[in-house]
Amino acid sequence: MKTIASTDHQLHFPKGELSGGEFVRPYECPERWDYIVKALAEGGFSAPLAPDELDMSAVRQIHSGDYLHFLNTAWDQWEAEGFNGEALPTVIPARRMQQREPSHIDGRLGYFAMAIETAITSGTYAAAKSSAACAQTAARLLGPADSSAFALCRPPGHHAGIDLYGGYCFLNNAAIAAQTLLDQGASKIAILDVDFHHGNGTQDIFYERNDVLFVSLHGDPQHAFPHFLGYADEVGKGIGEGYNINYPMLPGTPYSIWGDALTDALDQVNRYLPDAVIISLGVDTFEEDPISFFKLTSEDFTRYGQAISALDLPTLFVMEGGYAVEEIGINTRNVLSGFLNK
Ligand code: 7XA
Ligand code: ZN
Repeated sequence: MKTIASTDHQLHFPKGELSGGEFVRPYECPERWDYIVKALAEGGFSAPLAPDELDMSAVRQIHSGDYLHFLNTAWDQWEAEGFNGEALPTVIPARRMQQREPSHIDGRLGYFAMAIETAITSGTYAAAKSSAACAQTAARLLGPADSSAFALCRPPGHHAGIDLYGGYCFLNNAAIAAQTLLDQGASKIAILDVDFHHGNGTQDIFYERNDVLFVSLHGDPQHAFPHFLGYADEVGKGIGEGYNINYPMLPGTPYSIWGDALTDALDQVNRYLPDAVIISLGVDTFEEDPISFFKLTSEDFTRYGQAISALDLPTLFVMEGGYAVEEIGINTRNVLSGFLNK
């Protein structure tokens, strides 16, 4: 299995994240990428390949033009305002307020934010584009020679909606990969999101579409970020009805329960008969993850990689979260090794 990864991820390295009322070093940090590359090399995987240049046509079908313009201009406008820190939103268009993009950068940040922990810095948009390029290049690899691929994306993507950023995400890498496959001639793509957090952005993007099935296993939004999406009764809308399936699970969930949800989720993917499956791969389901509450062990990652391989479909793994940094490499590698039965 080939890995596509870009060293341009390093362009996004904010110093702070608002967490528990304090500014802490971001959990989503550059070393995550290094640990994964190292573990893959130690496991005999081939060295990562650099992505091709990002083809924006797929990106423009996933994200709105005003949102892409915001990402492209936010940092320069923040700097021009004379602010010294990293760009963070402080005001959000809440209930009964105007849903209208203002011109001041404080207002623009809040208008496009779905959460306020995530800073934008000088290199954020370039890093986000390199991350999306990894997903797109890996998607284009899928074919007779490569039945699977791994996009080592950083920053992650599944919280980024049509016109929303937050939860460490700016461009929705898995969605861009799905659109790329559709544009290449696929008629149906399934996205299976096994990150601990609900992929609210991916759900948002495909909620009214039936050419992408979105299935997500995640912490119950009553108890877990992103809190405002991810319930089991969110089933899609219009022609998308029936093509969005959520499996929220409670604090302390072990593999015995999580694995049953996965079995059901894999049945749903099978029934859809997709041309390919994209796995939004977060390993923050790990028992020692500092910001999550499932109880999967390192061995469980191997087991579920094996279970996914039984789909027998072209499979693209797209990296999302995982913050137990020293184990992130092993856990990611275990999924891929389990999938390859190696
Ligand atoms: O999958 N998403 C993540 O791993 C990011 C979650 C961000 C949580 C922030 C909670 N304050
Ligand atoms: Zn996550």
